[in-house]
This record gives sequence, C-alpha cells and structure tokens, in this order.
Amino acid sequence: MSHGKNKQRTLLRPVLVTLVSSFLMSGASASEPSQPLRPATVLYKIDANASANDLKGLNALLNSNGLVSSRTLEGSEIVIATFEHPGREKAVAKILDKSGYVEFAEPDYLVEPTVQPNDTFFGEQWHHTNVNSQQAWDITTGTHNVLVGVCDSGFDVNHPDLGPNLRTDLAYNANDGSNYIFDADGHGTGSAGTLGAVGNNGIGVAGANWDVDIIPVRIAISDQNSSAYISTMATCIEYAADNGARIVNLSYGGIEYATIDAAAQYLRARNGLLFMSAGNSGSEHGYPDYTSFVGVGATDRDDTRASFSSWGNYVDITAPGVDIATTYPDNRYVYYSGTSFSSPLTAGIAALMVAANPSITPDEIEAGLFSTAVDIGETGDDNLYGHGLVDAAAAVNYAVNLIVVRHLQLLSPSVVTLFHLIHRLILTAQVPPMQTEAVLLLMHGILVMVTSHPMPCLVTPIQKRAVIKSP
Ligand SMILES: [Ca+2]
Ligand SMILES: [Ca+2]
Ligand SMILES: [Ca+2]
Repeated sequence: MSHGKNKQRTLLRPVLVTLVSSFLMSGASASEPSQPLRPATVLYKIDANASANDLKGLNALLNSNGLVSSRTLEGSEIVIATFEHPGREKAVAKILDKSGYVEFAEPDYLVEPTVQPNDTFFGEQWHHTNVNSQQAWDITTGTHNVLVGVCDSGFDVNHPDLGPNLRTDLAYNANDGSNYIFDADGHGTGSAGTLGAVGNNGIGVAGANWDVDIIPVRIAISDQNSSAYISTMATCIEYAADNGARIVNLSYGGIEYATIDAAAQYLRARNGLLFMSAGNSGSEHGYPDYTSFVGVGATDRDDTRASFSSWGNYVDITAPGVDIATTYPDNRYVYYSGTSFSSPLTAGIAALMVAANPSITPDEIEAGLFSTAVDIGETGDDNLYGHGLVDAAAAVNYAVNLIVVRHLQLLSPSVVTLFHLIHRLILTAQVPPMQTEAVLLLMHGILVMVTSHPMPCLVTPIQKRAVIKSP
C-alpha cells in the first residue's frame, strides 16, 4: 500500500545551519535596496500643473539622459521610458524626481509575490515553487471557515506548527470509535502538515493552507501498525462528510476498491470532495477510474513522475511528492516522499479554492483543478500524469473567477477588475465568507441593480462546532 512505502528522513543539523546562514543573508539584503529592476527603464508621470515650458524642460532633461523611447499607459498617464545606459535607472529617476516636472519617477522594480512566509524551513519546501503556491497565497492563504477531513495514522495535536489548525473537538478514531488520535507513525502528522501546517508563524514549514480547520481522524488499526481497513477509511470519509468537510484527504492504498468509491459518492452528495494517493508501487495498474474522487500521483523537482509513483487510467492529476518538508511528531520536521504527500498538497489547494469561493461545488473544484493543471508528459490527459501538474495559483484564480462570472456577467471589464480587488481585500482581511457573499451581493445590487445572485450563498451554514466524542 502507498502508506507503507513512504520514505522519510529527518531534517538534519547541517540543514539547519545552512538555513540559518541563508536566512541572515536574506535579512541583510532586505535592508539594502538591491531589488532587481528592468534595465534602462524609468517610470514617471508628468505633473498635472506642468506648463508648456516645463514640458520643454522635461524633454531636454530626458534627452540629455539618453532617452531611447517612451510609451504612456493611457488611463493612468504613467510613462514607461527607456534610456541608453543600463545601470543608471535609480540616478535618472532621482534626477527626474527632483526636476519638479513630474509627480514621481522610479525604476521599474521587479517585485516578488507579496506573500512571502517567514517559516524557518520554507526554503526547503521546493514544492510550493513548482505549484505556484505563493501566487495563490496572494489571493488567499486559507481560512478556518473551511473544514477539511484528514484520514490517517494519527496526529500530534501538540505540534506547534500543526495543532492550531486541528479541530481536536472533532477528533475521531474511525477504527475503534473513540477520540484517541495519537500518531504512532508520523505519517498523519506529515500529511496533515503538507495540507495545513501553520504558515508565516516564524517556525517550521508552511502548509498549502496557512489557516484551515482540519478534522483529524485516525484510521490506523493500532499504535504498532498504521495500516487501515477500507471499512475504517469509509467510516472516516462518512464522518468527515457528516461533519461538513468540504475536502477530505486519504493518503493510503485502496484506491481500487468500490467501498472507497461508495464513501466518496456519499461525501460528494454532501458537497465534499475526496483526494486519494495513487500508490507507491512504481508500476502501472488497471484500477477503475472512479469519477467520485480525485486520484493523485507524484512528481519530482523536475516535474516528472516520481520513480515510485504508480500510474494508470485512474490517476487524475499529479503533484510534488519527493522530499516534501513537513511536520513530524514531537516538534520535529521531516522530508517525506510518496504519493501520500502529493494528495494532501492537492487537497490543500482544493481547500484554498473553497476559501477563495465558499460557494464552489465539488464538480467546479474538480473542473478547476483539471483544466488549470499544467499539461506534462504526453499531450492531454494521460495515464502517467492525469490532467497534469496541479497549479495552485491558476486553480484559486479559477475559483475566484467563478464568483465574478456569477455576479458580474453584465459588467464591464474595469468593474470586474475592481471587483477582483475588493474580493482580494476582503479575503486578506479574513472576513468570514458569509459576509464576503453579503458584500458581493451588495456591490452587485449597487452596480447593476440585478438580484439574480444565488441566495443560498447568504445562508451558507457556519461550520458545526460539534460534539466531543468520549473515549
Ligand atoms: Ca510554520
Ligand atoms: Ca478518478
Ligand atoms: Ca499530459
């Protein structure tokens, strides 16, 4: 089964040393403005009160600094000017700025995505680069309003980089019916961390979601044996569905069984979507391609199939699964390899889609993930990679655009852009989704006086704060 073959190695001391030194270096460069910029380019805007004489003076100044070309952005009247001598961008900008002819002048800086988490091992998490997590995090870093079920070997509820995202009040042991979820294996703490380790908290790693509500469900048969019966997996999926999970991750073998399909159908009928690891046999399988859930294969740093990643028609999508830095019991971190980590990464991206658009349906999540995945391997949907490599940024944008389509079909492109901006601000401010919907409706009403907004969005139930199971 995929679970048993996951390879792990702990983050060793030399790694820590390397990280500390590179961290200090980046800290130093942050105070020194050595930000990359477009060579020989300066941006400026002519002062609104500039006289004809001023314009003459400005032209003389530009020419004396080696102006090559300029073009103007019509709406904002920002001028993008290029000059003969690269390396003088800041100097030229300063000269223009002090001339009195312009409102401002500055180099054309190259800027990273705004969301750069400060987690110690973030630099080790290559997978976030390959799936464009940071661009997705510009839109949302997740929210505690999204419930995600994780069925696994158990969880270290005291891990400082995971505990805050675990709904221990919903903890459940699907094997014996208790609330005992101790992680004897580490696998569950690792898969849950891949999906939702606390991001930007200055320690450890960042999950696909920085904030999320994980329903922790243990399915292992004992502390000594982390294997699980498929009936226990089905029990977990059903428990998560009954508690309102929008996404469920199951990083175990068993993707071929009809019992999983039936449980996934139950979940899907309750607005949830299951993600499952494709397996680590490293060979092809003729398993059925169930349409009730998403089967996830593993890629490596080069975006090619990981050697252990099983394949067949049943693989729907792929995600990084080699040396995934994640949480490990007892306040430790680990590199795990296996489709067991590709699946929660993809499930986590799906949870980001829900955070960005709470009214998104399982069909829409699936369509969004599949249509925005980067096509790798043979052209189109193939047996090695399914629809391709998951793209967090494109998927989250897909989810946001569904809102825009629903609410703004009749509006002009500039209003749609405004809407994107407002929506992003609301998400950044962590306003609960109910209020987001309300504001969107209000905007809709003001702007177009149409009330075709799907009203059920307004009564999206707040997640249940349910019942603590007694042991
Ligand atoms: Ca962290
Ligand atoms: Ca499938
Ligand atoms: Ca392909």
